[in-house]
Amino acid sequence: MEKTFLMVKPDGVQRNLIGEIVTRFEKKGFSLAGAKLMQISDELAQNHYGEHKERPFFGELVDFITSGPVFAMVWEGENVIATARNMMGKTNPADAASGTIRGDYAVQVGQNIIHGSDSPESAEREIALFFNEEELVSYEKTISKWI
Ligand code: ABT
Ligand code: MG
Repeated sequence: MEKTFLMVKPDGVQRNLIGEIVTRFEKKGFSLAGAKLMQISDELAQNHYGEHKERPFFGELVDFITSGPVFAMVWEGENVIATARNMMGKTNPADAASGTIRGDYAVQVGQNIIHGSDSPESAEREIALFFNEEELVSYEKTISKWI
């Protein structure tokens, strides 16, 4: 079953949106495979956002993602990588449709509430970066046949 890495960013944690965000993915029908509240180190932030190293906003991005605790999660389900990105909405909340997480709760591109892996390769890389094998649980849900 496909897995993705999702993370409530420091703005989402500060604004008490962890529960709301978890609820959306639960109600959709995906399964939580792992989760933890954590403080990201500078080293982990630079590694996670490595693809943006040369971009002008890289410094601010690292400062923001390390500015307070984040809620890191692994979610499992059919097409969960692309579907979660749709549920999050466009990167810039100004372009994100109403009904998406960023469309409903965020205003600025630099504080857009949630991160989600953008491809199977990113998902594999990011899950390994944030979680140990023993922190993840794979299990059968009896409700699965109804989804
Ligand atoms: P992430 O889930 O944070 O990776 O966002 P997403 O994949 O939707 O968008 P990308 B392109 O990966 O942006 C990464 C972070 O960089 C911020 N950003 C992006 C800016 O601040 N200015 C910009 O012009 C662009 C393109 C938004 C993303 N994170 N935050 N916070
Ligand atoms: Mg990204």
